[in-house]
Amino acid sequence: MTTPRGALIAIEGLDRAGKSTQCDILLNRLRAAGIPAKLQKFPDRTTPIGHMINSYLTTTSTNLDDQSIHLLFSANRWESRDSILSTLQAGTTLLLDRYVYSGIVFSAAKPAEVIPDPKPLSISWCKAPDVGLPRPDIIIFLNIGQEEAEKRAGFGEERYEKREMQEKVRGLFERLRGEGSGSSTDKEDWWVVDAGGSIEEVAGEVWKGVEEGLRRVREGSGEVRSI
Ligand code: Z5A
Ligand code: MG
Repeated sequence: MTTPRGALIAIEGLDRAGKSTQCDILLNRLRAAGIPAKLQKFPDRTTPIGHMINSYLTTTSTNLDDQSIHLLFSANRWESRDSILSTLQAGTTLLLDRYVYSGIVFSAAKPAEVIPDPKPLSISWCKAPDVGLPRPDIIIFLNIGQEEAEKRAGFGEERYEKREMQEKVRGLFERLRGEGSGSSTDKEDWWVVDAGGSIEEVAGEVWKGVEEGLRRVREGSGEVRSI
């Protein structure tokens, strides 16, 4: 008998929504339930490409044009593609702390700074480099108001953590999920959770999304779809 594949579960959301906190809780909960599980964070700052991204995010002296940094974020996911697929095929469920959806909305939200024609990057341009990557069975989206996010520790330390940028990110995530003027991803992929409650309350709601993701894999064809 072959091992059933693991589920691919992306945790997405606005800054300080509690993605990393919830990923840690989930990892423990899955393992305690006897479900083999691993966690992969994007950007993965440990690789050579990840070092460049980290330097861009944390210092103002590293300047890259918007297209180049976008492609680096995508390349940082492509370098994990094989390990994502082999993890799933080995029967291990994989949690992704941010994934292509952050990649799309953060780049599309940016005011163009360097290119001579100051147009924001389009969503379709931003989506293109990630086409072909493994598609999550479910995307759990942690939704939080801007004021609540700003109260949480660490907000404002990195390049994109500015109110104006965050508001644009919020609108673009809504558009991506199909709540605004037309979706550019499948609506059923998204599981939206109110992330404004206590850590325990949010964890309870996130777990329901995980159960849905696991159900989809159990009842699916076994294939990992592509983006
Ligand atoms: N980015 C991009 O541009 N392109 C891409 O392709 C990708 C990312 C993948 C860094 O990401 C930046 O990269 C990010 C998007 C961009 N830019 N911004 N802005 P990152 O994932 O490395 O960012 P981070 O430093 O991990 O922050 P975060 O993800 O925004 O935070 P979080 O993981 O959602 O929150 P947390 O660390 O779990 O919690 C934050 C604090 O709140 C902490 O003190 C917790 O204890 C507290 N917390 C958590 N939950 C709660 C609740 N429920 N109540 C009260 N307090 C809570
Ligand atoms: Mg985080």
